[in-house]
Amino acid sequence: MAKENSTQSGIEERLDRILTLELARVTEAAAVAAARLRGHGDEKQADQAAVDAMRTELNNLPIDGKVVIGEGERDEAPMLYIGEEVGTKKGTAVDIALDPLEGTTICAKNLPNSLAVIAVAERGNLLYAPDVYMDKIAIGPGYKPGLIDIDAPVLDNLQALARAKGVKVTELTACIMDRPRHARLIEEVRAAGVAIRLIGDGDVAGVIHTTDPEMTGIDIYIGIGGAPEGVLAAAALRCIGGQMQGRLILDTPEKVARAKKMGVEDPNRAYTMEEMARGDVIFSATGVTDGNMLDGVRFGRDSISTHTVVMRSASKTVREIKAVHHDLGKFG
Ligand code: VTB
Repeated sequence: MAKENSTQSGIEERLDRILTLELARVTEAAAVAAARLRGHGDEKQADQAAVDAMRTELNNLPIDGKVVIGEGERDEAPMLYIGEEVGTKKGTAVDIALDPLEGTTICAKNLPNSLAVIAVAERGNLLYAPDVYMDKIAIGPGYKPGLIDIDAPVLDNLQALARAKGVKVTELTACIMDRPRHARLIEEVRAAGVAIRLIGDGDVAGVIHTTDPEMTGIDIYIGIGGAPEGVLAAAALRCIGGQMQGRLILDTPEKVARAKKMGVEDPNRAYTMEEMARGDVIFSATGVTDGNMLDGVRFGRDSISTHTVVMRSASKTVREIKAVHHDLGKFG
């Protein structure tokens, strides 16, 4: 047992030492590439630029990496597809979840909170989530475990949160994606007197925003978004603290079968954030457009500035890196 523990911490140590700053470089490169196309109205081009830049950087890393959440299946996504192997293959075996440009539409319109995002964990520790929807609920750190419950009525969750925060329910703000599928949810939340921050896209940022309500003004994230984004958000919350639950929406036999192939035995199972991102996790996000927590990329006369947050679950270290890059050649 003792031996197992020391081996484990040895691996974790290497993960941290090697990867924390390296991952910042990976998301910085993707963010700069996407930011060059920010506000140009072309989501696909910006996404592709971010994918290419992220892939180049990842392949320089001393890891034996496997993309478990990426740009889609091999035949439909030319790069960073699910199952793609990245890195020099000589280091620690890791699972990688990535979204080189989270919020492609908001980047194309140059609206807030598009990010370049990556999460890395030891092999086998990230939920293999098919590209389906996921119902999600999340709050930030500092609350007793089990305060929110994805199966409870939304009003109960809001009231429990208000009580725990020590505010009136009408003083809470919920972040919800602006989608027709949320019409009833939005109605219920508004009926409770809770303010809603409606976002167009980018629910990884939406979930992360719950971790710092004073800065972002957001107390709780509720609603249905992408499952891959759910796992990325869970990885982030494992590092900062907070609570999250997610349930895959497997509403056709075909989706149930696809998920089963990926190891999902119970299609109705609700996952905690610890079940979506287990063990030691490192997460990095760089702002592409300006956001509530991260500034977007700035292009200067002879420099480029980036703003990144890199975090690790084992130590709960949260590093913010504001970088001024003068070696512009590295960004291609
Ligand atoms: C979200 C959001 C993404 O997809 O997961 C969303 O975080 C869900 O899909 O930024 P719909 O757009 O179909 O609702 C994005 O908006 C785009 O990847």
